[in-house]
Amino acid sequence: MTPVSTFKDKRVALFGLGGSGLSTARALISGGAQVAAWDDGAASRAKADFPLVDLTHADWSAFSALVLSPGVPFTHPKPHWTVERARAAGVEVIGDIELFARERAARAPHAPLIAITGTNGKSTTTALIAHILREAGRDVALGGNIGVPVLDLPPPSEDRIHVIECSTFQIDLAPSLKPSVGLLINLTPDHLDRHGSMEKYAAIKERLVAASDLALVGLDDEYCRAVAARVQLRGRRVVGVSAARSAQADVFVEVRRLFVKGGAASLIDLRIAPNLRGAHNGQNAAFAFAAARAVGVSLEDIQSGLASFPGLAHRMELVARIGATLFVNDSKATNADAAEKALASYHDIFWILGGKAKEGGVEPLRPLFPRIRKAYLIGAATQDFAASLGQAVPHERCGTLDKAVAAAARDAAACDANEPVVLLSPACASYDQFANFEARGDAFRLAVAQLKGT
Ligand code: UMA
Repeated sequence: MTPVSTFKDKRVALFGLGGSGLSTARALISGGAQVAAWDDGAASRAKADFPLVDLTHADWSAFSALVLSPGVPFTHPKPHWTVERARAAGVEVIGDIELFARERAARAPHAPLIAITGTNGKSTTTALIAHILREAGRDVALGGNIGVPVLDLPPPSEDRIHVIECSTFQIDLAPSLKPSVGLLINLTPDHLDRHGSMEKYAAIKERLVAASDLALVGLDDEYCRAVAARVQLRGRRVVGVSAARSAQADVFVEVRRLFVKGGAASLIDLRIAPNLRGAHNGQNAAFAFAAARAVGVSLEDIQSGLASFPGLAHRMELVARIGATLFVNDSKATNADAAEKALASYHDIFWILGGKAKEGGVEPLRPLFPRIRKAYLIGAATQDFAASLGQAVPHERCGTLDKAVAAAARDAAACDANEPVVLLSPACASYDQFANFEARGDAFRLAVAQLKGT
């Protein structure tokens, strides 16, 4: 834990008692603050192991700050009632990343801090950077939006590197965050209900790199290119990273090979990294390379970290090879956009899909249908998806995941492809048959393990 000392002996309102709120309350209390914590939900309030204060009846003028959980509306669709009360009383509204940033400034201002944001790939890039640094022998603290609340991590210090994934919600609540290395991977519309417009969403993400000592910015979309130009104009050091536009980039990937500007030969052949397939992972690998170089990791250590990266659970996770067939768990793909990444990364696919469908179904994936040898349908979306696949893709209605795995494995083993892939990439939410996408991915792993056993 990182005890928060910057609010010692002060009264702090804290709202939201999910994972990050509970962690923040404990860190504030441990640093000597008097915390008045609350949540709209009785179930969340029941999880607190410290006394609560009903903030609906509080005297807001007594608080030094309101610490808000990232999932609680700050500006859109409208500010949460706690934000309105805090503003009316002139109380600043901040989040756990801001508390961490102030603690770093107070305790160890030069402690290395790598902060990662972007619309897609930020968790993979964050985990990959942490993996490379750990494999290179560094003391690494990994957390933030990726799942471990930042104040649950050990405190910042000059011999420890914090690698923190930041969502837009978190950056919006962290005005003094100044990473030593900031990454903005890419920008496409997301969470616009919470930010009002694409421009506002992009502007919040820009803040992270604009305040970094070294900014690593993607050049593969228009929004990021504009951010890179602006940040450079303001005199910051910017490294442009690309998986598509090699001409302008300082670090880029072309046909699975990583280059740096001016280098005649490629530095790294990314085919050494079995868990970083696909163009989107080329972008993630290029960012991880640039971040690791920025904190002094050798080329050899980066290469070996890329090669040994196990991938993130449930995201294009290679769970087994049986004979020539690869079994890939991409249960996290709960919509067509996410499933597209996996489908674009393989050929000769035996595709398991279905569940609770999202708007648009699998229609947007039609251009990738030629890569699919056969599809295996599960769950509530079966009828709709069968209609979309139509004559274009042979398909079988399997009902359940274990039946689909057995059928797909059988057909893959019998086919003539060099490396057939049984891919669970459902393009659907899991709730019709599983508690969540993790449970669905675990069920896939288990079914594959049982196949292995036979
Ligand atoms: N709550 C209210 N009133 C509201 C809204 C929420 O009382 O109007 C309460 C809920 O009852 C609940 C709590 O707030 O008790 C939930 O807080 P939260 O949604 O901020 O969730 P945490 O559990 O604290 O998790 C947060 C991040 N969640 C969000 O940003 C939505 C986690 O990111 C993060 O891993 C965690 O902190 C640790 O840093 C998750 C996420 O979905 C993975 N992130 C989004 C994404 O990646 O797209 C941004």
